[in-house]
Amino acid sequence: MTNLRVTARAHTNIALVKYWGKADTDLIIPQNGSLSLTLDHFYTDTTVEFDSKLTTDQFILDGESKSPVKITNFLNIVRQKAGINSFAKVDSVNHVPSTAGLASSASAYAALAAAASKASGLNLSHKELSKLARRGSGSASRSIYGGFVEWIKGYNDDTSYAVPIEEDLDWKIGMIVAMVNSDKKKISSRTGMQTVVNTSPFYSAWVESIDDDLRNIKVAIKNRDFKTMGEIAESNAMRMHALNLSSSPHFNYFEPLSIEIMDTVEDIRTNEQIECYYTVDAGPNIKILCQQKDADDLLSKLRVRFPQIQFSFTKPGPGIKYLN
Ligand code: 2P0
Repeated sequence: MTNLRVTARAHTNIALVKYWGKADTDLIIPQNGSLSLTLDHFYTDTTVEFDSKLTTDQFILDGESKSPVKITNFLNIVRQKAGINSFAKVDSVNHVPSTAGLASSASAYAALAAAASKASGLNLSHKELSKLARRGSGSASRSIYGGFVEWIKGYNDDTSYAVPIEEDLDWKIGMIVAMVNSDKKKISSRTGMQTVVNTSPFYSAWVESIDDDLRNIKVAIKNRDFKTMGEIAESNAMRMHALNLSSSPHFNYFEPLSIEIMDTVEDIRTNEQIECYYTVDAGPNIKILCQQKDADDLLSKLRVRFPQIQFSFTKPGPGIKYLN
């Protein structure tokens, strides 16, 4: 029998209502629901081929051989579902700066889930793919879909998955990514969020605040109310970072330039009447939600103030697709 060699593409997503904390660390069941926008500009292409002649899994990332330990853990789930025991060759190309708070694990595990499941002979629905991707990295559950996506937190493996809110957006919005630092972050999301769950005295208030954020942001999206959507995203992100500052040991992901860019976004919004809102993930880079009509104007203002920073604009992106 010839082996099936499958390539899948998945795009990153940026949460407007953040996932920050696990209820189950093995199955990756979150403490709270979240909602994201999938981005066009950043994605991962992954090819998987199971081969009975291999004696171990092989993992190549951007042309370099890497330790397959995490990949093997993930592929074990796929092998179990498919009832196979062959090892696989996994070849992944990241069109995202790795581990820089740009959610590369989201596109990585979504692409791996899609490619590996199909290469193993499984034919999974998007819902099943979302659950599978979640086992690799929580945010990957959302990268199965394009546009606005909600991850329903659920309470076990079967009930925790993402659903599309609006996949093919006719709303001309996008995001500017300010690349403050593309180095590997100091504290992984996994460690950061667990520290917060275990030690922040504000954690229960965060969880309680999420239902309102999710309900209100979905109404804002439906009404094409950019201002309300931006305000919710910005304040939700700052609440997430307040958890980090309030945990033991306390930590934060900001660099001086991150704060300067956030201040500048507020300044442009207030004094130059361009609607723009920031959000920040587990890294120093700033993502600025804006409307496509304002993107060039905003980019030139930001580039004048921060000539040392690389800014790139991206439109909303699509869900997973197979390239062969
Ligand atoms: C999110 N982040 O909703 C949040 C906001 C970062 C800040 O999901 O441990 O790589 O693999 O489930 O998905 C990044 O964390 O963490 C993340 P794991 P993940 O996008």
